[in-house]
Amino acid sequence: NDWEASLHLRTSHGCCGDIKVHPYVKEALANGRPVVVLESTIITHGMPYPQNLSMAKEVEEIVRLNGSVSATVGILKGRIHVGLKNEELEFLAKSKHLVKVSRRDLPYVLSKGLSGGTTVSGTMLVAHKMGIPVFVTGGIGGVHRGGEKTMDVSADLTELGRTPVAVVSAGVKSILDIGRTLEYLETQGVCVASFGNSREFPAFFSHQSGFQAPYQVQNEEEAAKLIASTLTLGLSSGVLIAVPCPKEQAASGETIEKAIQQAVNEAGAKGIIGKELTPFLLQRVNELTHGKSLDSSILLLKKEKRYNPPSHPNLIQYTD
Ligand code: PSU
Ligand code: MN
Repeated sequence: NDWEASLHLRTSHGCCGDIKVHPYVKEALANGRPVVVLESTIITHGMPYPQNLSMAKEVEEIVRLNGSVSATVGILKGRIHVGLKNEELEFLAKSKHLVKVSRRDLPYVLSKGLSGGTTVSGTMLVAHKMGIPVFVTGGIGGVHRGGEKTMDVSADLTELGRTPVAVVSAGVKSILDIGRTLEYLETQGVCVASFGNSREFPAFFSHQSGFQAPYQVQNEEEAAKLIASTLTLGLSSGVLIAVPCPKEQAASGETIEKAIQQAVNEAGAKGIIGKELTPFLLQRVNELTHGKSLDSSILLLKKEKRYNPPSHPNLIQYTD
């Protein structure tokens, strides 16, 4: 049918063979219903099992309760998947030694038939291939502390500069250099806006990062207009909408900050570099805070997505 033909068109120009699209996602795209893309590195490398699995399922449920179809992106046996079945989600959540898949990892992982979780950059790229403009996650990658020397700058930032997808997140964790991250986003031509009644760029666990976002959208309607204007202008760059964590969460910020400093020092002493650095920091901060950072992350992820339910929810019940 027309939809299959257009899907073929959308995917056949890529280098990646065919994309496996969950029937619910296919159906939603064919009927112009809202689809929200979710990443999977947060599942494979960002959180331990079993919290990663319950988080992934709950977040999908929240997206559905808000009237959209959720489409978690992941790589299974060398094939890109958009929308995961329960057993696929479980496989990603439980398996050890999966690949953390950014843009640069994709060709290798596909050609070798490997499995992995897609980062913000890997996920944006797939979302764009599918023609889905909205992607929600927790924290994006950025310029690492000391990045002015190491040049450890996440591919998420260059992806935002080259791929027209709107990423909604809780900002950037202070495991990173937030000031330089914002500078780099400016260089990349990424439109960054804080969401709500503050211009402050949020630092995931905290409302305050000490840096202002260049722009601010007050509500969903303004955010949607901003996304629409990016898309209609035909810019090849994306948008970053930064939603601050719930107020009651912000308290634990100081403890977490201490743990972050220690984790960053340990990573330096151990010589941890490249793609291993972010997962190391996340895991270590969680250990040092006795699980508090993980608990906060999960609460925040859920809250962010629950932010404002639509007035006419289009409730979609689905199971595999
Ligand atoms: N920050 C988090 N949790 C995460 C990540 C970042 O708080 O799970 C993941 C995301 O998938 C992000 C990736 O795209 O790490 C960035 O990795 P790197 O810094 O190596 O680019
Ligand atoms: Mn890096």
